[in-house]
Amino acid sequence: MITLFAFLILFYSQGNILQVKNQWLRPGAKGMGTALYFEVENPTDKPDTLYKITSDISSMIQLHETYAKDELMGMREVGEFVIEPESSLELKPGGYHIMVMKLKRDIKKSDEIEFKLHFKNAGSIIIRAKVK
Ligand SMILES: [Cu+2]
Repeated sequence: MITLFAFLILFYSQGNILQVKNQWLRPGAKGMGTALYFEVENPTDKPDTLYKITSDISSMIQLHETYAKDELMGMREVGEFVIEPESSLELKPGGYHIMVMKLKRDIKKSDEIEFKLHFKNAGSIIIRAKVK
C-alpha cells in the first residue's frame, strides 16, 4: 500500500497522469438541474475517455454537448468525452458540460460539491467543485 502510494506521488509530481482542474458549477434548487464545468489535461501518450460521473448530489448526471441547428441552440447527451494524448478538453458554458439533473438539495454559492469522474484508463478521480 505504501509502495503504491509512493508510486502515485511520483506519477503526480512528474505530471504524467490525467489532471482535472478549474472545476465549478452553477447554483441550483432542489429538484432542478445545473451544469458542472472543468478542464481535463491528458499529458500521457494515450487517449483517455470520460464515460460517467457520479455524485451524492444527483443520481442523474449526463455528459452534454451544445449544438446549433437552424440558428437555434440546443443540447444533447453524448456517451463519452475523449481526451486526446498530450492535449486537454475544456468544458465551458455554451460548449461541453456536465448536466446535473434533479438535485437532491439546494446548492448555493460557495458550497463545494464532490463528484467522481470515471475514466477508462485513469480510473476514478474525485473532485470538489465550487458553486459560483
Ligand atoms: Cu445540458
